[in-house]
Amino acid sequence: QFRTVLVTGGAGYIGSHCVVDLLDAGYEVVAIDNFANAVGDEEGSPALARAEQITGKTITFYKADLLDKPQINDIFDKHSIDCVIHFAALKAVGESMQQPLLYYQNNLLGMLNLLEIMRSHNCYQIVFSSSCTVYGEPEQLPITETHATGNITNVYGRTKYFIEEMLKDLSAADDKWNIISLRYFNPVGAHPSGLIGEDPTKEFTNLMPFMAQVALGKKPVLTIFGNDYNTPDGTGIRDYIHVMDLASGHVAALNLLSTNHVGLKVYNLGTGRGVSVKELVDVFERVTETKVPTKYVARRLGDITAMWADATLAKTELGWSTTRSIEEMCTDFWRWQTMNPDGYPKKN
Ligand code: GDU
Repeated sequence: QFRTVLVTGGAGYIGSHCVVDLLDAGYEVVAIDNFANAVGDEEGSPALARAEQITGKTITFYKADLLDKPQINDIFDKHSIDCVIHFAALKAVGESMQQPLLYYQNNLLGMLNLLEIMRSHNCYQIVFSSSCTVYGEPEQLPITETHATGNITNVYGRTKYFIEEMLKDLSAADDKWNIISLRYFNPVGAHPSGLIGEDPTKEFTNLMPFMAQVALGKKPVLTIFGNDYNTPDGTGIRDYIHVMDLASGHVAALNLLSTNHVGLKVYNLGTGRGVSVKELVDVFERVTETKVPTKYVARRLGDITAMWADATLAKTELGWSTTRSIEEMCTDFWRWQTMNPDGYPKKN
């Protein structure tokens, strides 16, 4: 059984929610973050401080960058790390098209450094944050893990794909590695306490946080990208998954890695249900009792029509499935937003 888990990108949206679940499951957490897209500094992260508040446990935290190999090496020297969950990455699709080298350096080199340091410390267990974006435009729905990957239209997505290829080569070359790659569908929602949630420091473009800003009156209107898709209501379809369900998927993956040698395994983490933009807006308005003014505009470049998971494999092999509804995703996100309209407390 593992004890100590290193969480890279621990101060971020998914990382911080996963840390709560790891602490609740009894793991020791060492978290690192470079604050590329999260609030915090050398003294720590407000998200992680609140994760401690929620769980009554403590987290060891370092402000650290995976591109700084000596610094990461020191952390591995100091702690006996049993397993790594690797969230840390840049993730903005648009930015990745403008700054491909930044994305390749950060995401690919960061991963390379991490794997080398792990190997030199005899740590061969890792859970990797992948994305449904590796599938590109779906050839059939729902998407199973056997669907072809690699036909991707953006640089961010290609970094995820390249890393998965790298992990395949690594596990083929050295049997000691024990790797799970989790392909996330669309994470939304927040911890039900309202204490932690999504608060990126970069401009965000995802649907749920944007919609919440409109509902709060901070943005005038939600632009819906396209109502001429080949879907029942003409808007795009995604598989939205509650971030706490996503978090529990990581704990399930850790549990499997700690008791089995899997080599390399890949799992979809989704609900298996597709929801349109219009449906999501309707549910959000209903459960939050707010009005979200919308305006239809042209399709967003690179967006796909519809995508949802077949999550059977994760259920069979990880014993994991989602339990939270679209209503809970909206209610929990809204609780976080209304309790923290300006996100986490920021220092000036
Ligand atoms: N949408 C709008 N208006 C907005 C924002 C989004 O109509 O202001 C629509 C999109 O067109 C899409 C849906 O809402 O149909 C969801 O969009 P998101 O931006 O929230 O999510 P994506 O599915 O586009 O993004 C996901 C991941 C990214 C990346 C991307 C790959 O969140 O990290 O993997 O897929 O294309």
